[in-house]
Amino acid sequence: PQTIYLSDYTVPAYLVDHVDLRFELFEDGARVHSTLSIRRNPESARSDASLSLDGDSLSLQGVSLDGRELQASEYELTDDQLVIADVPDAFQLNVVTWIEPQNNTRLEGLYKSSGMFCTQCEAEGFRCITFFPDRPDVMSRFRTRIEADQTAYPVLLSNGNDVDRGELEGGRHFVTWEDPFPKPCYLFALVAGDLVEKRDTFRTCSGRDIDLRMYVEPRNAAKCEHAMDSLKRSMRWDEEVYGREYDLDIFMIVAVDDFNMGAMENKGLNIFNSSCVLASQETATDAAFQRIEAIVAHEYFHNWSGNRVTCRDWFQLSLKEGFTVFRDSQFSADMGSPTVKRIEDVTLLRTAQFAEDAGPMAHPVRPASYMEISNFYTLTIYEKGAEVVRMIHNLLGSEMFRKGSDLYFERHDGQAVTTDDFVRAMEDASGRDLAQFRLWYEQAGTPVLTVSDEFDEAAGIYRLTIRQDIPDTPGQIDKKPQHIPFALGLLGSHGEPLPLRLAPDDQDAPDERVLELTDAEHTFEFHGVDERPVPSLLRHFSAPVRVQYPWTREQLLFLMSHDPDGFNRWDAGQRLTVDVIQSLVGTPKDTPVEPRLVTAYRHLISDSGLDQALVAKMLQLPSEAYLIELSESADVPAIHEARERVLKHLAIALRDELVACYRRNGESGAYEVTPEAVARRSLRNTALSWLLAINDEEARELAVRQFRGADNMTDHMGALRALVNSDYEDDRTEALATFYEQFQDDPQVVELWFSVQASSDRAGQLPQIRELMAHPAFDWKNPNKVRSVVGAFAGQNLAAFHHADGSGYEFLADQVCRLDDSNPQIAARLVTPLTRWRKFAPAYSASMRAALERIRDKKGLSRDVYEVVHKSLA
Ligand code: B3K
Ligand code: ZN
Repeated sequence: PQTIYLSDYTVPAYLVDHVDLRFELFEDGARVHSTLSIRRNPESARSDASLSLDGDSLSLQGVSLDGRELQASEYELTDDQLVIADVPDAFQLNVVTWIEPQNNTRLEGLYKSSGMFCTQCEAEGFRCITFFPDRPDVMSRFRTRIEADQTAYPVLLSNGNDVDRGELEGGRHFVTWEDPFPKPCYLFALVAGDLVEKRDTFRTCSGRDIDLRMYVEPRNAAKCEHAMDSLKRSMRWDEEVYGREYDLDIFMIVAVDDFNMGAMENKGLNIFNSSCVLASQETATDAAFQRIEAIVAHEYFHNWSGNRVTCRDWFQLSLKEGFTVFRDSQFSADMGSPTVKRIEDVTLLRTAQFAEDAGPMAHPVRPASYMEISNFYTLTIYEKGAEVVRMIHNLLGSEMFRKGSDLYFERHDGQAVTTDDFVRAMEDASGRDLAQFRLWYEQAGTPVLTVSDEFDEAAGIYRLTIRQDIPDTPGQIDKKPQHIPFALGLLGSHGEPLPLRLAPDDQDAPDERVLELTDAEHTFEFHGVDERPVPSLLRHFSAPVRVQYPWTREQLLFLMSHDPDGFNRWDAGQRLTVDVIQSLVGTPKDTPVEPRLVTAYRHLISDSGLDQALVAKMLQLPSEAYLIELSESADVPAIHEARERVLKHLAIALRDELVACYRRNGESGAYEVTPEAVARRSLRNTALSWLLAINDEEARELAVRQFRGADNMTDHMGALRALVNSDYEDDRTEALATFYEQFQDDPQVVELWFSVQASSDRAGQLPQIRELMAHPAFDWKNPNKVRSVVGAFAGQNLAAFHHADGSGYEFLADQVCRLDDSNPQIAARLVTPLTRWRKFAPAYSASMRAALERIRDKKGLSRDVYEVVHKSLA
């Protein structure tokens, strides 16, 4: 496979002003008639008159130019292009292609899912529908006519407004859609199916009424309300916070069961993975409710950050993804608890993005090259990209940031632009120089900040020295220092915030500051300090960096209960627990556990005066994945054992407090997804799982009762998960059977049922995983099922996956090879755990490497998997 470089970018040679599509949909295939109005791009420096269009898996049925049918000698068909040697400066091109959506298992382009037709065109799926310059800087107006059988496909949808419809011969009908906004072809969408419609309306800030429509399979009719409410909240929020009004008269959402990703922001017609949009109290967990709200918002926000202003090329992907994740994260913070949302974002970033940034696939937020763009829909592009935008927000303040985003949208509306254009708008609006800041887009790797301090008692000066190092990453060494906003506070011995005087005469000094690091090393002096303070570093996680400071356990305990920054209070608890677990790895079983940890957790569990949403987060022990990420040469079974030991030790010591916590946080009224209610359920389910981990008989009864009586999926799953992870084998078996019996007709719940087993070291050993894959509800063609069994096993059941005999790695390699032919995108994602082989103790890393080599040697390996495997072995 070829490598594509950003430095090779040139403007398109031809532009397509208008696209007229006609789809004839049948059971054995689809005929696509496309009429393109093409003209030479005046900005192109190219002098030859040949036109190249992208195409993939198409069978060409005819081409004509300005009405004249071309002979086969007048064009050339290569593997991936249609080339017409000599074209005029402006002309109409007609292309007819035949495709087979019913056999499309890659789920790119036009495919079938549960009997309906649907599309996924980002990044390069449109070329699987018809020949086209498939690149985001070619923006066209689309008109789309869909023809299909009226009974099987009563609903026919595409982007924009429906302008015509009617009946055809043979029981067929058609609908024509017109999208007035020019767009890149990756935003094109089509849906045809037997779907029910849920309607609502939204009145915009300028008084226009927007028709909101959701289309789902009839069995899901009762699961739309939450997404619809989320949509209306998103529309209002984007008006209020960013001044963005919706532009079309209709906004549509469709749910499909087979989908490679979470959802897609096609203009006016967002298509969602069912699991990211459908919800009811009985079938969706709190986490699912929150995820749906966030994804509905994310896709909606793309209408401006992505669609009205789009990307020039795919190296700029984070222009829309990083910015939009930042926007949806601000939205979720506003809808719930900002501290909890920040904790969740940082947990994902530190566990998974930091690992990516330290691994063989590490790449900058704006990559310089790729082989397969699908492999670059990564945590770095999305999550680190959002952190980069957040840092601009931190540096500019919200008012200037808003000026910057206003300028960006105004200046670039209708254009395909770059991350550099985004930063320039921020600079122009604020007057700030972000030249050095741009390195965040160019340099990969997580900066390491090493902090040291000294207290000069006589002078009353506290000095803080911060050094930054950016680790080498593939293809990048000797990096330049970056511009890092570093928020901090200092606490006195009673926990009181101290004024941060940067000069002796600094009056009214604030007790929190955002320091700006630009050099490799800085020393900051704080004046008028009477006693050695405890520093609260990198508050709210003001930059995506690792902080190293020689915290004592005493200091961490102090911050855990005194830091006014909720995020840092949580972080101190995490650091303390990590430290305790790490010190126990590989030690004899009777090694004493830090007694102060027990005291700290007792306080968290018992003091109901604390912010319960924060407490619920603080009681989540650092995950195995995070502990692995933090270690140099990970021995997973040993890490697993040490973590379990600490959990059981806490559960035994705090047994009575946990039972009381469970009872105190019992049912209270109707189900709602507020931070308080979510925290209650989280606390009672955490208490339950800790108690079952120590085989507590009373807890077992509580769990069985909760399992039988739950009126919502969070409690239902909480009880099931606790039983599945307990030693009560009969209860586990019975609960799993009852649960399946009850929910077997609901794919989203069956996915939960799969993953609760696949991610459990009790129920998810390899033989059981194989049984799950042989289960009638398992389906290789459905990415959600593959993720919920194979993905959950390799990504969450870490002790089983990293079995010393290497069987977990062998297993994963087999599944990757199997999927590579049918769905390369999903296969490439599944490889991820193996790519981290250098992180593990030698015996493990050798067999992980061997598994990768076996994948590498598979015949006919897809470009997707090829890129990941070769880069990992390099
Ligand atoms: N933009 C889509 C991603 C589609 C990727 C397909 N390989 C989802 C999103 O970020 O909103
Ligand atoms: Zn997105």
